Amino acid sequence: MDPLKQKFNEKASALRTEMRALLKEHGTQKVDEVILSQVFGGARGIKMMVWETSQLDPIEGIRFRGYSIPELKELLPKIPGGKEPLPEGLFWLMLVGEIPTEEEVAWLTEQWRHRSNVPEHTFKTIDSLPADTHPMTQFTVAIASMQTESCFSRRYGEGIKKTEYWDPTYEDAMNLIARLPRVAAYIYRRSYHNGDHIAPDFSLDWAANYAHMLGVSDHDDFKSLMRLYLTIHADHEGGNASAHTTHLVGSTLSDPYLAFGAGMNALAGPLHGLANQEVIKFIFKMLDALGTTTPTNNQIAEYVNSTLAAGQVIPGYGHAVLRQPDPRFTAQKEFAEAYLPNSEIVQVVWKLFEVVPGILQGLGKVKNPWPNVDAHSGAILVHYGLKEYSYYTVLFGVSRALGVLAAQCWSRALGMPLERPKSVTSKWVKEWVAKEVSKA
Ligand code: HAX
Repeated sequence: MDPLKQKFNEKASALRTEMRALLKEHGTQKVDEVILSQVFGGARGIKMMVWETSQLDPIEGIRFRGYSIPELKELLPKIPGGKEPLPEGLFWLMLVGEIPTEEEVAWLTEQWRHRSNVPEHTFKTIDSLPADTHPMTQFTVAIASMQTESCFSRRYGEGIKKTEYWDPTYEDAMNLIARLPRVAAYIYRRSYHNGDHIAPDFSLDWAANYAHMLGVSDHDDFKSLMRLYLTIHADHEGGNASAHTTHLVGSTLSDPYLAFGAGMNALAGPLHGLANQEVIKFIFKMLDALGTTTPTNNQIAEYVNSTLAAGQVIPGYGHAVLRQPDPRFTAQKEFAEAYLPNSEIVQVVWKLFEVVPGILQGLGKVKNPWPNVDAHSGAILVHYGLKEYSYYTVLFGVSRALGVLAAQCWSRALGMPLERPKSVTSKWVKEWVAKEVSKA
């Protein structure tokens, strides 16, 4: 058994025993109260799932296994002389709860290289789609096509014991993560560079190799950006739509390819991961309408107000849980301040940050007027030459695989059951309310 798998097995067996005992003793204890507006309001805040890899605080933002993003930037291994953390290190941390050593991360980089071979039929499947198919559609189709390789599906068919489900789930997670950069880069080159593909460079780490295969910039800073980007987008606890969808579909014992593919369909919505494309589209449209690349705060305010008056949202702002600027926005802002402080498009993002929160606050209904993860990424990508914004959510998806697939290993190891919450009809609600009123 490989060292990461061995470590995971030890941790998982211990936690499984602990949780069984805890549930036996405290299983009937109340965790939460649910109010009617939560039933109608997208189940906001209802505690109904266990997610080991990260937890979100409305004020502090995300913590991965207890570590904030600034702490991880400090503690996770980097390439020699590098400033940004390696996503391999975050995956290790999410899976087994320990900050890995440099040697452990080097081992994981090598594992993912070793497992990165993409089946030929996946490339053929992608090529069979019209060239202008949205990259997220190509991505989910490609993920589904790799399901032919699923160890979980094969072992389940052969008759595996429940207590062993985690093992082929781990294998699928590792193989799928290893293959995603090649698949994602293939989609990019096919869609925007006439299918002029770039072979992987196996001397590079996972994120840098992805940057290399995209072929938009030879600059080492772009590789650094990708290491940071693929680290900070990886996980945002279990309730967000892409994580929850992966969890829900996985709970039927669909294998990790099918479950993750479903999660990516959720990420492709404009209220979720597609917001990174929508933000830069919004910025380009605004600059076009204002006839300048260096708008003033007043001009921006006027444009934002007209967008709101037209009944549209301001992409990149607001969040279902966060009530402060997203630390993932701040991490990207700090990157831009260090690497590209004079970029005109980045300056526009910073001006929006000065203007938008006040306007949204003034509406009196927006619970979080602050920027989220998607408010900044596009401007930095444009600076490095990745201008095709329809592709941006694929980058997010490659990163999100780390969190949701580590979490899927835990769901299998802890024996999480089929997810099946209760729904009610509006007739039931009216009758229930009438009964409650008559009781009062
Ligand atoms: N612009 C304008 N109005 C906004 C707004 C924004 N950025 N954010 C929230 N609102 C509005 C809502 O549309 C809602 O209006 P109605 O009552 O008229 O329907 C009201 O404010 C209350 O919404 P909320 O409770 O503050 O926010 P929700 O939890 O319902 O929704 C969203 C959270 C992220 C979906 C929302 O803030 C939004 O639409 N933002 C813009 C899209 C975006 O950036 N999405 C990415 C989020 C991060 C992410 O998942 N990335 O992957």
